[in-house]
Amino acid sequence: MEHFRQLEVPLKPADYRSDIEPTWCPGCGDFSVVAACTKAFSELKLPPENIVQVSGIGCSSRAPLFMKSYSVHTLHGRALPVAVGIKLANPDLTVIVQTGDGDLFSIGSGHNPHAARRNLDITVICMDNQIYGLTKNQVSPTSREGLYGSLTPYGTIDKPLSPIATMLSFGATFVAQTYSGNPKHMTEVIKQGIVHRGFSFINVISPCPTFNKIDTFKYYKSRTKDINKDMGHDPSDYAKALELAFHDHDHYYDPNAPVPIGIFYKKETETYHDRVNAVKARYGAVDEPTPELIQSFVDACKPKAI
Ligand SMILES: Cc1ncc(C[n+]2csc(CCOP(=O)(O)OP(=O)(O)O)c2C)c(N)n1
Ligand code: SF4
Ligand SMILES: [Mg+2]
Repeated sequence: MEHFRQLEVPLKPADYRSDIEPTWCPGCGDFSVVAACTKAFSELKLPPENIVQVSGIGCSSRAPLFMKSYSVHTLHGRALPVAVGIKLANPDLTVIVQTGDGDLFSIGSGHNPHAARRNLDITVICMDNQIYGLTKNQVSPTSREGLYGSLTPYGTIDKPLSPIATMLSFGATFVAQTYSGNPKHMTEVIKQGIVHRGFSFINVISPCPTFNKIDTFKYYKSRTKDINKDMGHDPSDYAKALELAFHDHDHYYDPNAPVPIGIFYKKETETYHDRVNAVKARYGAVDEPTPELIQSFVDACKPKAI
């Protein structure tokens, strides 16, 4: 039995599309993410009413609008805490965060370590175009050194961070990278991320043809290398996963270096809810707070006249 609800009669991928047409530029990598997600939902037989997709702000964060599920379009960088709250309130829901490299690793980065180390059973999909697309071309934490943007006319002098190494070090129990130009690989990785019981992080290399003229589909086409199939990487090997992750941006500096895609790390271990249940079992079930109890807390916090 899966840890998520499943339909008896599967729906087609198209049944998970909303009637809102994507507003993305022609050729944007994010189209593939919607296609892969709807295919993954269909193959996993997820009931649309049991999925909640949470996003921040960015071109990528518009993805949930184009799919049929519950969704919350939150503030810039705040998808994770909202997703965590939803999962805590109703662990029965399949909670998916749709975000971007700026949303997750710039303004929202403070939430990442805590969401990952708690191992809540949610899936985070980051559309990494190595640029801020929505605000028209500013560099992001994953931009290559020297990339020109509207606010960096001499090229950025910052070093890029590795989304994979970052999330591995924070304790995410499923960490993968895939690519918009390989929809089959992406669908499989998204399926595995959802099936994984625990915090899943998936970085999707998703080119922005409008503003990032360097990291394009043409650039990635010959460079991606499957670490599991082509390099024999075993996802249970955490040390090797970290080593691979530290080299995932080598191609920024060495034109012959490959771009690794695949499952870097996967570990089945207790989730946040498993630990909550263990505490309940040890100390006895705690009564759910009544509306009267909650009101008494609210009253206690009201300012009092001196
Ligand atoms: C508090 C706040 N600061 C800044 C912005 C402006 N803003 C909107 S999206 C964005 C960057 C988005 O980049 P990314 O997450 O990479 O998404 P992309 O558009 O590239 O998919 C910024 C800085 C905002 N909306 N809210
Ligand atoms: S600006 Fe870039 S990321 Fe945004 S929709 Fe256009 S191609 Fe996609
Ligand atoms: Mg971006």
